[in-house]
This record gives sequence, C-alpha cells and structure tokens, in this order.
Amino acid sequence: MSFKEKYNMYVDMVNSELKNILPSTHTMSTRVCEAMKYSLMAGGKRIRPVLTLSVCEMFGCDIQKAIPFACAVEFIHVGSLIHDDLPCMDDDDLRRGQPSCHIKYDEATAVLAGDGLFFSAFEILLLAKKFGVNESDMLKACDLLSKMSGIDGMVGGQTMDMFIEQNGADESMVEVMQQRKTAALIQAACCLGGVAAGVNDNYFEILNNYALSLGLAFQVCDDVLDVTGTENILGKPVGSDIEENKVNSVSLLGLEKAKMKAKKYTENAISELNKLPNNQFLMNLTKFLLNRDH
Ligand code: GRG
Repeated sequence: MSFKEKYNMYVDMVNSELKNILPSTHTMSTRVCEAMKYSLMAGGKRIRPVLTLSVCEMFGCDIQKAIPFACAVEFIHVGSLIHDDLPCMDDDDLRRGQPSCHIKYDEATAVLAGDGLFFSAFEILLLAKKFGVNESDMLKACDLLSKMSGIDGMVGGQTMDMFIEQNGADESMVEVMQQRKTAALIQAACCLGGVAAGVNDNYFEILNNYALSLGLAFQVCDDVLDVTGTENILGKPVGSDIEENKVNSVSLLGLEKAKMKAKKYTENAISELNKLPNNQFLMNLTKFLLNRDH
C-alpha cells in the first residue's frame, strides 16, 4: 500500500467512527449539534488522529483500540479551531475556505459547539474500554489529553499568543508558545497511540520527543505557508498573518531562516523516529508535513 493509500485508509476509519459518535440532532440542542458536525466534517486533514492510529499500529497493536483516542483528539482540535476563529480571538470569517462556525451559525452557538466538542472528547475517550483498553491506560490517556489541552498545553499557548501579540517576544518565547499552542496536541495524539498499544516508558519518551519536534515543525511550516501558500491553512488570503503583525517564526526570522528551522525540527523528529520500530509510514508522514502546501 502506498503512503497516500495508507493515509486515506486511516482517515476513512476516523471519519466513519466520527459519523457514528456525532451527537444526535433529534434533541432540543439541534443547532449546537449541527454546528459541531459542520466543523467536524468541514474537510480537516485529520493529521492528529492519523498519528494516533499509525503510532498504535507501528507497535503491532490492533488499531481498533486506538480509535476512540484518535477521535477524542480530533474533537479537541476542531473545538480549538472554532474558538480560535471567534471575534474575541483571531477573528477569522473563513476556515478551510468555508465560513467559520460563528459565521455559519452565530457566536454563542460557536462557543457552545467548541465547549460541546471539548467535553464530548472525554466521553469518547472513555469508550476505549469497549475496544479493549484497560482502565489504568484510559486514565493515563485522560490525564495526558486534559494536560495537553489545558493551561500547560493549548489554552496556555493561546494565552501566550495573545500576550505576545500585545507585547512582542523573542525567539525562545515564541518557541514555548508554539510548543503549547500546537505541539502539545500533536504530542497527545502520538502518545495516546502509544498508550493504546501499551508501550514501555522508553518508547513513550521517544514518542513524546518525536511528537514535540514534529509539532514545532508543523507550526513553523504553518507560518511559512501563510506567506508561500496559494491559500493559507485557515483559508485566509496569503500573507494575512504578516499583515496583521502577528509575531511568528517568519516575522521574527524571515522566510528563509524559518524554512531552515522547520527543516531542523523535522530532522530532529526523524532522528527520534529512527529509534522506533516499523517506522516507514511515520517517516513518510513526517517528510510530507514539511513539504505540504496547505
Ligand atoms: C480549550 C483546547 C482548548 C483550546 C482553546 C483557541 C485555543 C484555546 C487554542 C487555539 C490553538 C490553535 C488554533 C492552534 C493552531 C494549530 C494549527 C496549526 C492548526 C491547523 O491544524 P491543521 O492544519 O488543521 O491540522 P485542519 O484544517 O487540517 O484540521
């Protein structure tokens, strides 16, 4: 199976499970359920759940065990994008080239759709018991996902991003912000695959290091794509981050140095990956993410 076929196979598995677990719309909360579904099914690349499933599989474990974890991570990711687009945050009318959740619905519905996705994520994660994950591993997964999403992870990173926009920052502060805002959930995605597979502490640490470098590379590429892409990752016009005076890798270092930084992080990720078994798919994915065009 080619890399692309395998990637699509993982995406299909995630999408069919997401459809099964989407909240029922036959309730008094129809509008918020529709908004959750709209954003979940709006064409995301599904990188994080693909990481969860492929990590689980590289250790020879049945991927079914990792499906609830993969879906839980995607729920958090999509919820964070909905909140990120709100007028009080990044104020973006477009996401993946389509109206953002608060434009398609309204602001209050978008806040609640994000909240709904965050809480449902943990409900879904706990479905792992039905797929053969034991309770102590589920607790470990729950601990990881909540930490990587909360103050030490995405929420903290987004807060730093807002602070930096007002006060400026140097390279090391931007790196901490990027680790928390973006890499943390990618770390959770990879480590949850490891938890589902029951990996030992040594492999767990390697996975965590791999995912940190991958997540940092991913964010720097995102900053680069804002300038070089035909349409940037948010579906916004090219260069909009720079025009809005965002402090990111490109505004701090310039385009060429930012590209070199993404390459360096990718090399670090690859050197961690070399310590793991059956790494061919993840090797291809790591290189693909460095060279992606959206
Ligand atoms: C409560 C978890 C929680 C979060 C709220 C709003 C917020 C705090 C955090 C925002 C974090 C954020 C938007 C980080 C950007 C990460 C990033 C590069 C997203 C783009 O990811 P892709 O390209 O998206 O994987 P697709 O569209 O493919 O799903």
